[in-house]
Parts: sequence; C-alpha cells; structure tokens
Amino acid sequence: MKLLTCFVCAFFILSMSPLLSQTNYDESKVPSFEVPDPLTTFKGKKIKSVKKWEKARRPELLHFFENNVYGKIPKTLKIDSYNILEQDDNALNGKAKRKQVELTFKNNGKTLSYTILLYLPKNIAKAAVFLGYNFYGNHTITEDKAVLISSAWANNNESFQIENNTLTEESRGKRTNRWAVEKILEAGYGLATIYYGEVDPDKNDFSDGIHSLLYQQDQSRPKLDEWGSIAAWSWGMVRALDYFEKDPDVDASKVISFGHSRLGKTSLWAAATDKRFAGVISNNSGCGGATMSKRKFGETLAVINDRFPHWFCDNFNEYNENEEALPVDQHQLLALIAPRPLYVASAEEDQWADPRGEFLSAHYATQVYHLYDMEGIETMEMPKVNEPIHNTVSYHIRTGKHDVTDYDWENYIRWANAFVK
Ligand code: GTR
Repeated sequence: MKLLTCFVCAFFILSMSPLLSQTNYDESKVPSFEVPDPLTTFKGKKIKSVKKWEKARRPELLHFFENNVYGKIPKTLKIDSYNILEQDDNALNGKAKRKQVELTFKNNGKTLSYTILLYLPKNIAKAAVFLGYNFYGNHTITEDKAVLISSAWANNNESFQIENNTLTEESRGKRTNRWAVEKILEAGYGLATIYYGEVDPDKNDFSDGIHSLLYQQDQSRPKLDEWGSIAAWSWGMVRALDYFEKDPDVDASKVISFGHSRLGKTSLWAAATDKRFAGVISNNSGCGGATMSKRKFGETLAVINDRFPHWFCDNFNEYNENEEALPVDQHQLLALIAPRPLYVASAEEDQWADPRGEFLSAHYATQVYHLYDMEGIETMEMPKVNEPIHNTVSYHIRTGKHDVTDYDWENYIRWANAFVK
C-alpha cells in the first residue's frame, strides 16, 4: 500500500512538474495585458452612474462569473429546519454566549445538515458577526470542550492527527491560532464558523455534499456551467445568513463574510452573489479569489484546475493556459461587492497567491466604489509590509506566510469598526 502511495505521489509530482516548473515569481516576466474595464460593458458601453452599473454592468459580470468561473446553482433550496443542538449563556469562562445550530436541507429524498458554531458577546443584544468556514472542524478553532466534533469526511492531516478521514478529539484546539475569538468578542462582535466539509467534502467527488441534493434525474455531476465546490461552500454561507435572519441574538444586517485561502475565494463569491453580506474579507485568497488571473504570477488557472478540478465549474477550464481569452478578471469579482466594505489581505511569503495581484485587483475594483462616492485603494504603489491602507476597500500585506494571524484580525476589527459597524 505504501509503495502504491509513493508511486501515485511520484506520478502526481511528475505529471504536475511541467506546469509547476513554469511558475513565475518574477515581476518583470508578468505579461502585459489590458485590464478588463469594470465600467465598460461587454458591448463597449461606458458606465457612468450607479444606476447603469446596477442595471446593466453588474448583472452581466455576475452572470459571466456564474456561468464560466464558479458555476451556477441549479435551483433554490431553503432551510428545511434548524435545531439548536446546544446553548450556553456562560461559555468561555463567562465571556460569551455559545450556540451550536444545525441547519438541515432536504431534496431528492436526500438530507444534508451542517452545524454553525456561534460565539456571541454577552453584553450586546444583537451582535454583528464574522462568518467564516474552518478547514478541520469547529472543534479545532477553540479549546472549548463543549464544541461538537463533526462526523463529516475530512482530509487526513498528520500534524492534526486526522486519520481515516475522520475528525476526533485529538485535533481540538489545533487551529486556535487562526481564530482570535477573544479579540473578536472583546471588540463586540460575534463569530460564527462552520466546518466546510459538512457542506461539501473537499474532494473531486460529486456524489456527496450539497450537489447531490440538487441533481436532476440521472445526473451524477454538475453540468459544465453548474457549481463546483467553491460555489457550494458559498451557498452554505448564504443559507447561514438566512438562519441569522431568524436568530434574535444576531444582527443579520451586519454579517461579514470571512475566509482564508480557498475559503477566501468562497467568502468573496458568497458576498458577490448575496448582497445581504455587509462586508467581506479575503485573507490570502489568491488564484480564483482576489488575485488577477491574467498576471499568471504564482498559481495559474491551469495549475489550480488541474489540482482541484472540483473547485470551479468545468467551463473555467477553457482558460487554462489561455488567460488572455478571459473577458473578465478577478478585480471585477471584487467590484461586484461594491459599495460594501471589502478587505483584501496578503502575506509577504505567500508568493503563490500573488500579493501584488491581490493589491492591484483591489485598486482596479476601486473605480466602482467611486461611483458610490467611496474610497478604496487609490494608489498603484503597494504599501510596505505591515502598513495597512484602510478605506471602504482596504488592503494590507503582512510579514509571514500563508496563514491567518492576530495581526490580520486586529486589522479586520479596526476596519469593521470604521466601515461596517
Ligand atoms: C493551495 C491552493 C491555493 C489555496 C490553498 C488553500 O494548495 O493552490 O489556491 O486555495 O491551497 O486553500 O489552502
């Protein structure tokens, strides 16, 4: 078995190497390209007002991303029921209210449930909330023993002691470093998190997760223009927002979608598709998230679609090694979030995610914020590390690697205080 695993790994590395060896980390080798204009329609009409943006341009961009990048959701599916599995008004040594709420969905004779872990500040009647997925289960974000362990499929991870694709007690608290729960609560915000594998297991298998509830008869995988996993996870965030509208402890008009890496791609797409999100944070989201595909710096479309064929819709493959043909770029995804506050964050050592591309994307999206008389990333000069630019559109690049740190959270809270709350 070990030999087979080695063989499979070697084959994987060898088959990837031509693409990976082409990875460009040299700014002087970034191709020159025309930045698709958020304010000119596909037919060439100039957009000069909020009205025209909202009526003509925004819908056509959203439509393009839906059909060619993330994939569209075949039909609406509402929460069938929700169940408060557990609640404690004196959690975290009396500092917070904790709730664990299971949402259940039913269709095609199938059922899917996922659990939101909510921590809320005790002294606030209706709290603004950061909502974001976690990678390895709700119980990894805290040492809190009361947090339930998901039975959903999980990626094995040696350092988290996750074996047999099963989450266990061993990994409780392993990811506390990424979740500044105390800081968030002290600042008067709630935190809501969901294990993303409960909505759709992160593997190239479309027989499981939410996809399977929405197939037509005899369908076993999404059509070319239908949702991949990122759109499925985004859908899960949107349904969580539906629940918050029913929860008297949450201010559903002040929910900020947050995500790191693949889940940052997800938080962006969730907020692009649902205007109820009051703000968005993209933490090191990189390729297919905040960064500009046409720069081909670090991870490229061919690489991401090859390694993670289930993340985007199949139509997106058309642009593998063919970024020139894309009539859009990711700054236009960011523009779909306007006029809501947006925070794009990079890390200095995370060149794979192309920090400069993330920065420029925030800059190019800013022109849409100007239509609403809001400020964003006005300059084309990248700020120094650890010198954030805070506006309705904010950006920072911090020292360190691909991760979520206290520094990131401190800045998200400052920005949320100024622009969301
Ligand atoms: C990487 C992938 C990135 C990013 C990251 C993550 O392997 O290439 O696009 O999404 O995973 O989610 O941690």
